[in-house]
Amino acid sequence: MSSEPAEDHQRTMAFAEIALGQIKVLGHPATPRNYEVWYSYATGYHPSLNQTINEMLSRNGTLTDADLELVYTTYISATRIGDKIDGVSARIADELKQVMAMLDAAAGSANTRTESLTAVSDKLGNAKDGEALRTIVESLVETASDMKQNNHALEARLNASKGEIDQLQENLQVVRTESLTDPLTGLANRRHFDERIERAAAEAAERSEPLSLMMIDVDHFKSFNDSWGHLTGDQVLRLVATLLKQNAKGQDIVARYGGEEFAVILPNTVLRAARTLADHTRREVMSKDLVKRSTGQNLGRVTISLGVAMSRPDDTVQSLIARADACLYAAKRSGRNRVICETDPEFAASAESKVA
Ligand code: GH3
Ligand code: MG
Ligand code: MG
Repeated sequence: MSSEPAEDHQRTMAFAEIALGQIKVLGHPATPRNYEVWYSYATGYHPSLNQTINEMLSRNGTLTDADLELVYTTYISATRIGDKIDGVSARIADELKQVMAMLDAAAGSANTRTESLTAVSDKLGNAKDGEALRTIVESLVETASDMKQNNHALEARLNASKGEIDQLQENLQVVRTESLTDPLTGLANRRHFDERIERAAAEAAERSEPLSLMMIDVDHFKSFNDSWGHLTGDQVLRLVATLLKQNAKGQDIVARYGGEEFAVILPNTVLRAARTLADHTRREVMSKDLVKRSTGQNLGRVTISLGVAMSRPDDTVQSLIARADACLYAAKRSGRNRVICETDPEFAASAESKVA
């Protein structure tokens, strides 16, 4: 018995060593996320995680940051949120079971009381003298106070239960919000984006309103990370997120689409207005002097490229995204730090060169 914790400890240390070894060999940043991915890999607890990683390794010899992010969100954070939801749901079910049992018990004792009241009223009919009547009334008073006490207890228990269930529902809401939010930037995550664009497209069709989509990618971000470090890169992603958010209006949805890519859904917005917004955001990003907080060192500037498309009657959500993405690709090809719309000649040219 006493050797078990020691064995556990040894195993944990062995997994940790493998995880850190992988991080070192592949030259990944030693972030908690990467450690968790490689630790899970070492344990082999998620066979599909291992399979995915092995496929990525055999294809490219390493995992890119986007690969790591994908593995993490698919196999680790998603499972964790699922576990949390299961936990809260189980507690709600448990609470409800207890309330039902209590109501059953209360109904049972009410039946017993009805029976005893019927017996009392029978006795009442036969009561011959004051003494007999007094006994009957006393027993009635007793029953009534009994009922009152029981009701009080029941009420208190139901109130406590209501409080508990309210709290659990709040927890559930927090978990739900968490499951839709990108932890780094606080923006809608990819899952939330997928949900919202479907809804926005359906609403636009229903109301015959325009719908535009903007896709954004940070330029030369890999070399920024390489020069200044991943954590400083993260700060830049936060900055871009903040600027996108500041420029968005009430019903617009700003999302982190993937690694250093963002998307903005623009309901009731025509292409020209979407382009103006995109260009304004682009200028804002390039105008910021980046300064490393810890050292005060000037890191220069970053730029973003943007692609903008507007929904057509025959579009699916996928074809709209593909067009905005192709515009973004055209913006990259024509020099970066620019906005390309689907009506621009650069977009047509890039579409042609892709087909060719
Ligand atoms: P391009 O101008 O063509 O977009 O070049 P790029 O270097 O930005 O594009 P590439 O796709 O080659 O590299 C994307 C980089 O974004 C690599 C990856 O490490 C980085 N990245 C992705 N997600 C994150 C993140 O969450 N944090 C940080 N710091 N970097 C990230
Ligand atoms: Mg990219
Ligand atoms: Mg990029």
